[in-house]
Amino acid sequence: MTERAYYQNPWNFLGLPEDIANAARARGWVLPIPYEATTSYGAGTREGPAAILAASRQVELYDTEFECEPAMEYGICTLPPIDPVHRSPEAMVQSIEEVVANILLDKPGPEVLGILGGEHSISAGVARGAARALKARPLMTVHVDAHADMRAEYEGSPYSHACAARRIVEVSPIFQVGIRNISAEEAAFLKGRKDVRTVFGNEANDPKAPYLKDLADFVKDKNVYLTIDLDGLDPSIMPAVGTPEPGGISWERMLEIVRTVCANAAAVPVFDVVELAPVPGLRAPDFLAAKLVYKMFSYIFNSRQL
Ligand SMILES: [Mn+2]
Repeated sequence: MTERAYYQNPWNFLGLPEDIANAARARGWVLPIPYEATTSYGAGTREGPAAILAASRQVELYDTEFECEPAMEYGICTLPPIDPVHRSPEAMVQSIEEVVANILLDKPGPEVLGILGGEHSISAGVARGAARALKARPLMTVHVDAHADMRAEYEGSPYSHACAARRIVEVSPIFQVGIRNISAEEAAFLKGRKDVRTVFGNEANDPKAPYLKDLADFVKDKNVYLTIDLDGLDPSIMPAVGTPEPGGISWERMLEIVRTVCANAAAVPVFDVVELAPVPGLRAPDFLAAKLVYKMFSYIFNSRQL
């Protein structure tokens, strides 16, 4: 067992009181990873975790969907951020793999680890760490994004943010939703693959959303890693991302996707929310990200009530 340092009130996620937010008591843990190195367009994701934590303190604990203050029941502990490794993107991915595997194997550890990014390249390390920690139990990945992130390598590195899903598919089948920007190389890679299902932007926004049934089947009774790149959302509600794309999914559709996963999976031991690049003076995107993270914890812990 590791004695873990953690953030205390009021600096933790949601500004929870000490008796709810300590590592021994909390069933959910938050891990900030303020890493940014391979961003190719708009910068700023290193500020993402701090902006989510700051905004989270304005999120009302009471949730109208559950008619209670869910976080006061399950508890959330906020770990200090892990130090970025700038030697190379590969070294950072390795470091994240170690940290994530160690946390998931820790006893007592969290039932759910929620990671705040940081750029999407961190997810390769999260997937590897989760796959290693859960090795006897297969892992399935659900991925919301505007971009397929299926490049073999990008700008000289196989560990770029543009390759995140390609690295994940090496350890886990993947179901992607909201994709609306891919390269010819990625389109060729995706053709005929049995371990990847890609729901493109127009289909993702279909009001009837028949793919949600397929998503439910994909995660049924499995351990799931949920990775959310915030640019999967429509940029009119989520402009604070490095690579915005028109035509993304709505807030309500995002919640539907998360609910579908949580109501059907055996467990969701790890998730991440990545690519928030805060825009000074624009608070709505930071608040959306914080509320989404809270909703994700609540859906996971209350899945039987969905
Ligand atoms: Mn993206």
